[in-house]
Order: sequence, then C-alpha cells, then structure tokens
Amino acid sequence: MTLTPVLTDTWDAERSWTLEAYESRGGYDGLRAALGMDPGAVVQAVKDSGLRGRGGAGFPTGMKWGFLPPPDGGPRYLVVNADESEPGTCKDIPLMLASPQHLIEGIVITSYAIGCHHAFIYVRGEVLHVYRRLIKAVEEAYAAGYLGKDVQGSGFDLEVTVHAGAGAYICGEETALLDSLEGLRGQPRLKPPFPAVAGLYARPTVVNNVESIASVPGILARGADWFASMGTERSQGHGLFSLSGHVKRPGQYEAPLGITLRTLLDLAGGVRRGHELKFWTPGGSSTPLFTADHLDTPLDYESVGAAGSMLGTRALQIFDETVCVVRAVSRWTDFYAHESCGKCTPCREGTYWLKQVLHRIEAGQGQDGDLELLLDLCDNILGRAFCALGDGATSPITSSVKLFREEYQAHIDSRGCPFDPVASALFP
Ligand code: L3W
Repeated sequence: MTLTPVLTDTWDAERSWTLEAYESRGGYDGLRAALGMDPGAVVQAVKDSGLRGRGGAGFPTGMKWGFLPPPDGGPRYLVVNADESEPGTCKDIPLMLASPQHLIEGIVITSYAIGCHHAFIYVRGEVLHVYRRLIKAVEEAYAAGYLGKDVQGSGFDLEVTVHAGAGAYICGEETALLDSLEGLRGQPRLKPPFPAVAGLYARPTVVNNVESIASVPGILARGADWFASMGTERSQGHGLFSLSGHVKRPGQYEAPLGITLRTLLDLAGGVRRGHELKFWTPGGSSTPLFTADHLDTPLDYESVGAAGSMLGTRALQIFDETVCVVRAVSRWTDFYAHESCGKCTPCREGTYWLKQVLHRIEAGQGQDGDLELLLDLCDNILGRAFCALGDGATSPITSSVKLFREEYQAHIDSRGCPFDPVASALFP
C-alpha cells in the first residue's frame, strides 16, 4: 500500500495556500460538479462514497447530513470543528495552513447540499497563524465569487464566519463547541437532541471535522466510486496519518485507511536509529496504547477496534524503549485533569485523583494497591462521565497498566523511576 496524496496534493506547491495555487491544480472542480447537481444527489454521493467522520468517532458523514429535518423556512448551519487540540493530533492545522481552500470548497459544497446559508469555522484560538490564514483564504474566496451572494452564478448564497476559540480542549466536543460559539461557557450539552436536530441557536446544524469537509471536493470531482475504491470494505477512502515522536521523518502521511504502522514507518524512515518501538497510540492520547505486536494491524475502524483500541484521529505517536510509560501516561493525565470542564463529577474529581496517584507512583512514592486504585478510578469514570473526555482520559491508563504492569510495579517496588538514574540513586 502506498501514499494517496489528495488533501496533501498541493502542499508542496509554491504559496500552496493561495487560491491561485489551489485552482491551478483543479481546485473548485468539485464545487462546479456539485452546483450542476440536485442538493439531494450531492448528499447521496457522499453517502455512497462511504466517507466517515475524520474527527475521531468515524460516524458516516452522509448519514449525519441526512439526519437534518426537512426545511422549515428557518436557518440551518454548518459548523466546522477546527478545534484540533488532542495530544498528538496534528492533521487539521497543517491542512488549513497548507491548503485552506480545500476546506472552503468543502464548506461550499456541504452547505449547498444541506441548504445552509451561513457556515462557521471554529478554530483553536492558540493557533493565531491558522486563524489569520483562514481569514485571508475566506476573503480570497469571497473576491472570486465562491462565497457570498449567488455563488458562481448558481443563485445559492453562503456567508462564512471564522471564529477563534479561547483554548479549551473541551470545545472540540461538538456541543461544547456550539455553546462556546453562542458565547456561553464551553461545556457539553446532553444528547439527544443531536446537533442535527437542535444545534447552533437550537437550529438544525451539521458539525463536521476539518478533514471530513476537506474530503468532500474530491468525492464530487472524481466520484463516489473513486473514493470508495480506496481503503477497506467498511473504512473507505484516504486519511491523514500523523506520525510524531521517535520516528525518523515525522509528519502527515496521506494513505488509504487500512494501511499498517509497519508500512507507514517504512515510509517515514523507521524508528530513530539505534532504537526500537516500545508503544504507540493509534488515534491520539484518548485511544488505548498499542505495542510492536500491533505493527501489522490494519489502521481502519474495524481492525483497530477489534484489536482493542480506536482509530480516532490517526495520530500515531511513536515511543521508543527509552521512554518511561508511567511518565508518558502521567503527562497525558495532567492534560485531561487540566482540560476537564468540571461539569460532571466523575471526570472533574476522577481525573484529579488519577493525576495524584500517577504523580506519586512516578515520584517513587507509590504504595501497594495503587495500581488497583488507578484501575478502580478508571472504572468509575468510564461510561459515567458526561462526555467522551472522561472516557478518553482512562484509555492510556488502563491499556498501559495492562501492557506494562511490571514497569508500574517497578516504580513502586524500587521507589523510583527505573528510567531515571538520578531518581534511582535517590531511592536505591
Ligand atoms: C444524529 C444520531 N447525529 C451520533 C453524530 C454526533 C456526532 C457524531 C459522532 O466524539 C470521538 C471521541 C473522542 N442522530 C447520532 C448523531 N450522531 N448519533 O455523530 O458522535 P459520537 O458521540 O460517536 O462521537 P463524538 O462525541 O463526536 C469524538 C475521539 O473522537 N477522539 C477525539 C479526538 C480529538 C479531536 C481534537 O482534538 N479535535 O478530534 C479521538 O479518538 O475520544 O470518542 O457528530 O452528533 N442518532
């Protein structure tokens, strides 16, 4: 299996982020095709392509669009979730920097398909350079008649607003994002109702990830069959795989779903010289860890799920044998405890306690029974938190205790980190 540069096709072009560069490589052909079709046929094409949400959950995109109730004369919205902030996840930000018109073309096609006349891009606030690039790209698209009144003479009108968040991971959860966009404190809402029924300003709303929307132009330009011919039977199409950590050439590798880490590592030059793979995340820090035993697991939703993890955002963080798993998991847990929005007790209190226990184990002050305590805390969060953040916080802990229990125990028994010579000397 090899790379399939579709979203990444223009990234090496001179000033790839400009409309001129995008159009010179067939940009907006998908929109021209879509505008010649009935909106319902555009929805059907996306359904037929098999595209599944690229933000982590893998929900079928065309089916989500199909959940919108019939038009009632009131507004309906498209909101692009560009709040990428999960540790390890680094695909949407490079995509928006290198090729923002890909996203904008996808927004116009999607809006046309679902009957939306005002779309929003909710972008992570800390990445000011991406915010600026999006603003400029939207201005270019307005000037060229791809946005605004009567898009390309079609009679279809569309306004796009770029909104910068204020730096909270929870606002990547779709309903917290909607609250934040409405000017409220970003905290998840109870579902149902799903956003498709009552979303932004309680109106029917489609919330999709950046990569999902950016994948739509290719489907319209080249056909649903072309997209569905890539990947596996139930995980179709191409996707961005982000390799980071102890890999020779980190970066975004675009390939059909179902590719393996072994192949991706070959393409990326392998684990850094002289070292070997110890553990990795298939889909960001919220997904259970994998080891070298999973090098040949096809990276599609079904195979990764069957192997006990989640494909998530395809954020492949590579850790070699020099890394202390307790330390890595402890850092992720700090993140979840810091980012917990506080709305529900299992997540707010649970992540705080997980952090305390992990810190003391890491510092050589762990006690017998701490591993059982950690697992018990996870058990009391998993499935009991208000949203996926709580569940996600438990994944690296439960999986790492299962895979590396001796390493945790060694921290407790030797009263220090076996990977840290200073700590080991202090606690002989
Ligand atoms: C209408 C129904 N709509 C489901 C929609 C729903 C949503 C989508 C998926 O979490 C995961 C999470 C993270 N009628 C519907 C319906 N929908 N049933 O389908 O929903 P859901 O609840 O399965 O997932 P989610 O809440 O969107 C996303 C995982 O992704 N993740 C997170 C990565 C982080 C980022 C980031 O930093 N930006 O992406 C990584 O693995 O743990 O499990 O739209 O409305 N009956």
